[in-house]
Amino acid sequence: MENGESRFATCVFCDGSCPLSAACDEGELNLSPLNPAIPALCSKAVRWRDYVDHPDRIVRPRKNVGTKRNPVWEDISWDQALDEIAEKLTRVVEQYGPEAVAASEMPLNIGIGGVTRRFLNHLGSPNYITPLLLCMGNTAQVHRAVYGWFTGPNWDAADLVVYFGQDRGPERWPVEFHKLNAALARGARLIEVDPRTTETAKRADERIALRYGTDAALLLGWINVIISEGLYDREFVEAQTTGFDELACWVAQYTPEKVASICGIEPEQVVRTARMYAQAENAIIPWGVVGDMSVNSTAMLQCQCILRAICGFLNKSEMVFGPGIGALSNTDIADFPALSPEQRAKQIGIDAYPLMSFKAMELYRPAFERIGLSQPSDIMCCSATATPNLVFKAMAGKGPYPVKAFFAVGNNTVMSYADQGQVIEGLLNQDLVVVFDHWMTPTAQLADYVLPGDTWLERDFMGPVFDVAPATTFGHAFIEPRGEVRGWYDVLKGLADRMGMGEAFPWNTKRDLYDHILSPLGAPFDEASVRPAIGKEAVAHGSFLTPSGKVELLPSVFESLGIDPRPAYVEHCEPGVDESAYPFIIFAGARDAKSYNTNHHQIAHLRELEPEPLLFINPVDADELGVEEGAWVRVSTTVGSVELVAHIDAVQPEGTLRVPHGWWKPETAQGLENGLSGAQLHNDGLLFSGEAWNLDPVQGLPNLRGGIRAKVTV
Ligand SMILES: Nc1nc2c(c(=O)[nH]1)N[C@H]1C(S)=C(S)[C@@H](COP(=O)(O)OP(=O)(O)OC[C@H]3O[C@@H](n4cnc5c(=O)[nH]c(N)nc54)[C@H](O)[C@@H]3O)O[C@H]1N2
Ligand SMILES: Nc1nc2c(c(=O)[nH]1)N[C@H]1C(S)=C(S)[C@@H](COP(=O)(O)OP(=O)(O)OC[C@H]3O[C@@H](n4cnc5c(=O)[nH]c(N)nc54)[C@H](O)[C@@H]3O)O[C@H]1N2
Ligand code: SF4
Ligand SMILES: [Mo]
Repeated sequence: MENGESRFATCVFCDGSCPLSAACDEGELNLSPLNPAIPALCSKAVRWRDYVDHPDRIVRPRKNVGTKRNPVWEDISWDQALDEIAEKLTRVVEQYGPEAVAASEMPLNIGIGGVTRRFLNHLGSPNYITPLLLCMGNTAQVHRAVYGWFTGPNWDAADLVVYFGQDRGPERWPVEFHKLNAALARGARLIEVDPRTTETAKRADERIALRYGTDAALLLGWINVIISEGLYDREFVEAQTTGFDELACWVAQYTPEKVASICGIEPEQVVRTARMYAQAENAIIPWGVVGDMSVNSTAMLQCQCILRAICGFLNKSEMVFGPGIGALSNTDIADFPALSPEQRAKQIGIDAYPLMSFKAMELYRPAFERIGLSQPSDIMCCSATATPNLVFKAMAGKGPYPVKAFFAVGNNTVMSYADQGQVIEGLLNQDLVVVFDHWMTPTAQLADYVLPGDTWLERDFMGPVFDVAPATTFGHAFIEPRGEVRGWYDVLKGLADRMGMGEAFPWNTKRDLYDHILSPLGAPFDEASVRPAIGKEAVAHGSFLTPSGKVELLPSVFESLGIDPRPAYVEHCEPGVDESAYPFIIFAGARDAKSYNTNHHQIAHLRELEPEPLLFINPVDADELGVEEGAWVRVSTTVGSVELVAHIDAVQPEGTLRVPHGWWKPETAQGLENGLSGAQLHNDGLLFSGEAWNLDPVQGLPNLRGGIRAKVTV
């Protein structure tokens, strides 16, 4: 960049996606937040130089010329890498069919959405998964079934914020942290539902310290109180919803007393907080990951959706957007019609867990056709996906058919799902594993080819990378790409050309693709991207994008798929576990400030501040076990065990443990024989089962929160 020049970009060192400005001042490049409400950059963004110029960063394509268990890496050219991958992929397709190719992708990390699905759709594979499913997948499908689209809170209007386990801070989603601060400063109240007294919980007007995994019961109790006391918005319910009378009968069983005993709280608190919610002018329940990571996820999220609607908050404080008009969407780019009905029907999980699959997607078609769109949106890139744990089983040769080629795209697959052992078994059984990343992650260590990806600092950007809200955002590269790193579009284009799929990728560069996406606006990328964002008008649909056009409190889509539409609380039940041998309850989460999921552990300045994976344990439990602060301990479930450093903390309720997500030690020896650089010692995925008993029964996504039994050995 020239002296005095400034550009804007979107940081994706975490999924906060903060807009930043990069300015060149007297030869020095400085980053600062573009949002005036954010006082400073977080520590990960401050350390951007340590990241992009890290000596361990992969900046050339690599091939494993050793074995899967003991890899030997050789740098190769891009041409050799793409030639060989295309050839091996073609062989897998010829031998097993295109459905034998699967991909796990995090579009946020790689800065482009829709193109991997396009590649799979044209190749003929329905087997796309994303770790985003564990984050927002349950939410996406439940919101869609009830409202036809995802909701977003209107923070400016909120007079009551209800958080389920969210603990925001200056290093953990600062943008929302500052919105919360502003709302509380304005006098908005806060209900925090969390077993732990987090920093956010300390600021709450009501703190509901329920038992892990019982949120759905609490919410059913709220709905019952609100309906039986007549605190709901009758006008909205009558005009705009379906299923209310049946819902009212159904929830009557969830009395405050019953719910309170399930949750381990007082019945008065259930009643008091239900009234507080219903009587607010503009309450919001912002998205939080706890809702997506329990066996009761679907029920919990459905209850939240019901509450927003019956209390009259929709499109006041809880905005239901819809597909935007103007620029093309990620769904348009994905080109779902290219995948034949026969191939869609082969999607792994389509019968067991149809809500996330192509089967459910089809049920929204009439609603989208009503507003003039030819295909339902792939909202949040979590619609029409395969079921992750079943894909890993198929990769391991456990049916329903072989999956033999796997792409990990901006995703550390080994560490980002439940049942790490199953993921590894699946990867070992592949004819081809391609990883597109920055580092020799535990997943990359099991690859045949590791392809070096660019970072957000080195690429132009146009968002959003999945269809969620009607807006288009822009960013510009502000440093030179290091070594031979490339963007993901170029990789796919290179493969498509070599595999006779060039016609499906007619844009020579990502820039050409961006111009195509912007063509309905008549402004190419160069012109449109002079500002950081342009608002995209939502399609004026005048009704909800559900089959009935109304808010479906008991969704017809559920019924069509054979799913009971009445939300119910189910006690988490771990088969055959001896509770006296496994006396603790664990959850994974409470994110570390200095890393992001599995990333950033290699940045020395950050690592010094959070050097080891921490187990949070209550002082009473630590005392009883004779565990001292800072001691290494082993935590085991019936599935597996990890080694962690004890951190004695009264915030962690007695009888419960917190295990961290995403810990590996990039500085330690690589390869499966060496424990995948610590991933086989520390990651939460070793502890959580991917079997049916630990999955949300509707969507087949794993519990990583309440209910798992564990023991601690010193
Ligand atoms: N066991 C378990 N699994 C989980 C969770 C959990 O708590 N426990 N949490 C879930 C949640 S909430 C989420 S959001 C997901 C997160 O899933 P991901 O976002 O996939 O997170 P990571 O597994 O850290 O994978 C990030 C990988 O992408 C690489 N990467 C980052 N930026 C870029 C880039 O610009 N280009 C390329 N090519 N690569 C890049 C990083 O080096 C890293 O290896 O995981 C989910 N999975
Ligand atoms: N620095 C940093 N920031 C991040 C991330 C990171 O890795 N590092 N990750 C980002 C991502 S991908 C996500 S999804 C978000 C996640 O951020 P959050 O949504 O805040 O989720 P967690 O931090 O996993 O969990 C927070 C709380 O959930 C509580 N909890 C656990 N089980 C239950 C339960 O059953 N019910 C209720 N009510 N509460 C429960 C725990 O006690 C804990 O205090 O953070 C984002 N921000
Ligand atoms: S919180 Fe930090 S790491 Fe995350 S997007 Fe914002 S600046 Fe980047
Ligand atoms: Mo997440």
